[in-house]
Amino acid sequence: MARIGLEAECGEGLARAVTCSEQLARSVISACWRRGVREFVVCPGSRDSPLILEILRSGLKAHPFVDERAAAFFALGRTMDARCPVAVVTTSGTAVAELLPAVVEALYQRLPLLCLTADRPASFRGSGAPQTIEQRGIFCLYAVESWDVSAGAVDLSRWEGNGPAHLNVCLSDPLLSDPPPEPAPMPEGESVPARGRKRKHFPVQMPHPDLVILGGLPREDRERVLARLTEVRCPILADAMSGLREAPELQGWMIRGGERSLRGHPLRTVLRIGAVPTFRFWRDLEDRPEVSIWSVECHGFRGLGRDAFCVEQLDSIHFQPAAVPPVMPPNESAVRARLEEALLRYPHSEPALMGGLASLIPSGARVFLGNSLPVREWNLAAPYADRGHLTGANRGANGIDGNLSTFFGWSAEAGESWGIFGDLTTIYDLNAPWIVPHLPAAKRRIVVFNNGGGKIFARLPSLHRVPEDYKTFTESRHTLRFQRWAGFWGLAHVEWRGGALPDLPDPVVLEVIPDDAQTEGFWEAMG
Ligand SMILES: Cc1ncc(C[n+]2csc(CCOP(=O)(O)OP(=O)(O)O)c2C)c(N)n1
Repeated sequence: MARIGLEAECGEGLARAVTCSEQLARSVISACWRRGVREFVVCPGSRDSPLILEILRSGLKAHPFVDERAAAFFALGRTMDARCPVAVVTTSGTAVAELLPAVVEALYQRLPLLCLTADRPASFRGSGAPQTIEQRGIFCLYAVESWDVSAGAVDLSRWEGNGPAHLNVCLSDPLLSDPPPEPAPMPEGESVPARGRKRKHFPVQMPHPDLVILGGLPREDRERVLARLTEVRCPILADAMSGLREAPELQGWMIRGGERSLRGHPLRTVLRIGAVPTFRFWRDLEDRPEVSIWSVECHGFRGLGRDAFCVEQLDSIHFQPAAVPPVMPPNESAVRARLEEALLRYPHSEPALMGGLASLIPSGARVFLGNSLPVREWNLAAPYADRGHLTGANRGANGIDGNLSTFFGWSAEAGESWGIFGDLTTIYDLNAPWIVPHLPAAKRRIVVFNNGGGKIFARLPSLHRVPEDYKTFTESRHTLRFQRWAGFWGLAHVEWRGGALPDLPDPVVLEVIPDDAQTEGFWEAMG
């Protein structure tokens, strides 16, 4: 049979006749295994069939998906949860290009997403042959490592896992042997750690901060950051994804009125810890050159266009004694009172519904916060009492694409999970629920705040005063409802406009409909 490889022809041999593509697939999946990949999100096609069959033959965990864009975000969510590399497997052609948005997000979150893409043989490059595109290096600078392999041993150990990687595998015909090879599990526990560079940390002296802004923090860093913050004694503005927003030890210094409390408050030194913060206040520091900014970031991104002092480790910092002891912003208690009053007065406004929902979500549940208003409104309105929620979000590139898929990946193994999304964000990821029937049974709540468009644009000062008919356009206003979408995927659907939350079936789409006039009233009251 043509191009069926025995040991002599294809190099590394198997006991029986297999194709060169099957041998290469074995080598590739073994390399993934040795590099610590334990889960594969697979999008079937013809060209990637040797890879998929090898994954199944090896008894590895495989999540089936159809839409590669959603699959890649699901894999991203799995890396967030598992904290180890997860691969998304595609066939050749545009299937590969579908991975780009998740690869971009993985870079800015420094997550170990592996794109394992099947390609036609290198001789097809530039030919325009069916389902043949230029796959080698397609992710350019967004993949921190890339390989293009056609034969022989594969070694991924140089990949440190500090961002996405691309392994492009050229597979020739015939792809599969008949009969197919026997099952052959991977050797239990065998895994070679990445060859990471050892970094040295030098002690750094910094002026005592007047304000700490906390962005998202990896779970393993939270205890250390908490211990350090209890010593620093200065006001803190915290993203929910820091996991420290509700820490009882920090409440004396927590700015609970939101960023409005900081208006007009003079600052000399701001310390940011963790991922790029969600707050508008952080962005506005761009135009405040008098404020010196120190950034302790795990991701290696300054998070602003302007200069900042970047430090890799919080432990390297020695704080100089404060010449003037930091104080809470004088407006904080008034702004906080105004917030509490507005939440009570406008209980059907969007922020009040978000705050109400946050207080109803049971302790220990996972909460994924979609981009645009959900993450911001949770930051503003969720109670500061510690309810033990584990929060996540895609704040790397702030995209509204792939949020539902990431949520399903991140919470795949959780007993109870809530993903909270805007309506346009949901529309971007309508294929995400494909995976739900393939996940373990659990309480899964997909909450859609349906305010009829991209209402964040109504809050932007620059778009606030544009004529009404332009608003229809810029906010992508619509009158769509999500009941039939839920039904299509076999999900229950419940509408909620506030008040007592009905008993929820599982899995469910909870469509929240805020009252527009109350939302307007709320923001007017906040000033
Ligand atoms: C992929 C992508 N496209 C466009 C944007 C720009 N954008 C930011 S927020 C937003 C509107 C989001 O609307 P929705 O999900 O309904 O949330 P809401 O603003 O109402 O809270 C858009 C289009 C983006 N961030 N990401």
